[in-house]
Amino acid sequence: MMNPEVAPGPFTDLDRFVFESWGYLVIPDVLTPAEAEEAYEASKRLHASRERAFGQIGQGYHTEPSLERLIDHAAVLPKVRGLFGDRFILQASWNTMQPAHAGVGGWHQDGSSAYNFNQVGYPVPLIQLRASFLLTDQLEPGTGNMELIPGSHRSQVPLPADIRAERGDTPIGHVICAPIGSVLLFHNGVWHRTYRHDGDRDRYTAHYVYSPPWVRAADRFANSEDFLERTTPMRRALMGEFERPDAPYGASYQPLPFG
Ligand SMILES: O=C(O)CCC(=O)C(=O)O
Repeated sequence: MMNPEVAPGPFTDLDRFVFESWGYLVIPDVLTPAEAEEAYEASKRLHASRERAFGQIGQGYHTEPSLERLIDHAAVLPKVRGLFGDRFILQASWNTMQPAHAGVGGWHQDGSSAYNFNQVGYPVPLIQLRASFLLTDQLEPGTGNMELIPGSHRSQVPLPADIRAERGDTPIGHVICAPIGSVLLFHNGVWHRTYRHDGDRDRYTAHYVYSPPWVRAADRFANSEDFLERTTPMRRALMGEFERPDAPYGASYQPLPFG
């Protein structure tokens, strides 16, 4: 199947059209294979002390510089800015491990168990924009890919319960095939799942979720003072630590320091 592939960097009118139509973009060549490999090794360290099973760990940016750098990557941030404007935060960072020879995950939309996004309105609003850095080659199906249903963020009906319960296939599932270092950027409303992984090497993916600044962070209850102190002004702002003078009518958030 074709990929909704766009160039790294500026968010063009065509990028917007592709994103609005399918609900996601694929950006190739964001990381060099060496950079992705460095982030892969960092991911391994993050997951080293837990059982070797599918799982996600937050806040990897605290201890791993190669993961911190991805927070505001120049190939990706302009796309996020194009969609959210000048005010947004890093709502969460999840580093996902899928063990070698694992099966498919469950179908879902990203959201919340409390007043889920699809209760807010139709079409499901863009509240969590996820940039997924592929730290392994996923050139063919069965390599720990992500599978997405194009345009499903606009569907008025949910994916049928029986398909979800049995983790079944659909005729319109798109298994994303892309090389190491690519980024998948997708809307919370797109139905998606982890696809099967037939390979021998565990798969790690570094996910960065961006939201409007009024959304509460999910991978932390509070920011680490040490991290805020030593990181860059842009990353500090993305942690939600930018100036927010008390002012009513939602006018209070300062733009991010784009320079
Ligand atoms: O397999 C993955 O890395 C991503 C899992 C997923 O779909 C999610 O975290 O929403």
